[in-house]
Amino acid sequence: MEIFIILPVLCALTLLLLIGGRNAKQLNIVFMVADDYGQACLCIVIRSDDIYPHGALLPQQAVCSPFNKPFLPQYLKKLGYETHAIGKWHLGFCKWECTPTYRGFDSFYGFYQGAEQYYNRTVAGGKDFRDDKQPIMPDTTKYSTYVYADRARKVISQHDKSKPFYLYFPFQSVHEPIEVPVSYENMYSNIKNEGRRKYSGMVTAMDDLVGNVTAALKENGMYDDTLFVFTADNGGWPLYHGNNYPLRGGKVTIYEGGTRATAFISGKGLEKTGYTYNGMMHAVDWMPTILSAAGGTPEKDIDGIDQWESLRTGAPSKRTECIYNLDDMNPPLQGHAAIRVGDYKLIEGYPGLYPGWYKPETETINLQTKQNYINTTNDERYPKQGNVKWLGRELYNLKDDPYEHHDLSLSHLDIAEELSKKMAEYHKQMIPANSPKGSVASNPQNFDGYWSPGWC
Ligand SMILES: [Ca+2]
Repeated sequence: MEIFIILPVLCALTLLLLIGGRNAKQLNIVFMVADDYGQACLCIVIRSDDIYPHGALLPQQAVCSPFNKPFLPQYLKKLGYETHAIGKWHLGFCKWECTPTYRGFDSFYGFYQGAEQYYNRTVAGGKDFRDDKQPIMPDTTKYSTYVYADRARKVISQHDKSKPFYLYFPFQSVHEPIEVPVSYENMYSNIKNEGRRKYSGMVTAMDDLVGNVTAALKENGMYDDTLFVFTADNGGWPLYHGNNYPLRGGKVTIYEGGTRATAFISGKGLEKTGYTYNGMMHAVDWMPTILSAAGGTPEKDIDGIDQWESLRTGAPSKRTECIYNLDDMNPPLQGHAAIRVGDYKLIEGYPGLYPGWYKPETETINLQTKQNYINTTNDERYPKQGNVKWLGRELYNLKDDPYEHHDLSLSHLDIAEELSKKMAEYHKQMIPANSPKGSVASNPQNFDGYWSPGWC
């Protein structure tokens, strides 16, 4: 697969930039985001009127991504783009105004929730699949990556070539449930652990999906004018066979294993190519960066920083600090805050479950029994449950110690204090999370078995 190259990223981005070239016409842009892919979904929105809930948005919650800021495709449409989304939405769906085709996408094909079954396309007691607004159920004997590949081929082949093309492709892969066709699993017969073997197959199925997109772009004469971005929303989840080693921790921790994602950029518009970019970048930077690549001018009063010029030319990052998360919720899953300034990272609160280092070859979870990882790996300093807020503090130098082995919070007390003060300033700007209790009105049985808008 020519464009599938993996390197760590998110706060402290490492990017590989390939094949470049200048262009006069507007770029086509394919923005691919893998889910729970090896190296956290700690998405935060500050200075917003209606903040995203703690952790993951649940299907029964009457809330969606805030309306006070336009979405990227809304800006892109003003620049003449055709805009398509394929895959996972997970930005809320309780009313139509929350859903993709009301938020800047000309088309949508996928599911509204954060995860679902790869064949029967159900989650939490409801079916979940849409073609634009229409509830549908693709062939349930067909693995989802094949279904998404068919859709990608369709939107690419039907695209009006006189217009620039934007495809937002938030993959279902490789989030649990751990399901993959046996042909993919068999590619990894050397891996003894069943879950890890299947997860590895899922990664390869995702890789093939990327290959299908690039092949379709080539067949339709669009490839040479396309900029590709591949990244992940968070690290792998050890409980479901994701692995982030040698980084510490995984999804639901604030350590780098949960928060340092994977990325590359390839294609049209890049001036300097074939190198690894080590500048700092946060997930929120992608919106203004992609908008800038498309020829737009990002608004100034947003958290994201336009990094296009830096990535395009290899210039230093415009970002010198970033917030990983600010969350007042109690343990065990959340209740932590972290900030990076330069090479230093300060963690305050409970860092999250699975706080250790897990080598893939020692991975022992059995898919059937789901032997509990937490019991064997959790650090005794952290409470396993209950509402006791852990008031710990850790400081790491990520340049010298990227794997977070050496806590410097006592030996470098002055730096810890400085970062703590800075984080407190961010905390003052934070608007409390809007995380309502679930509503019975959301019940899919009210909507012919499908998770559907129309209840908030
Ligand atoms: Ca995720």
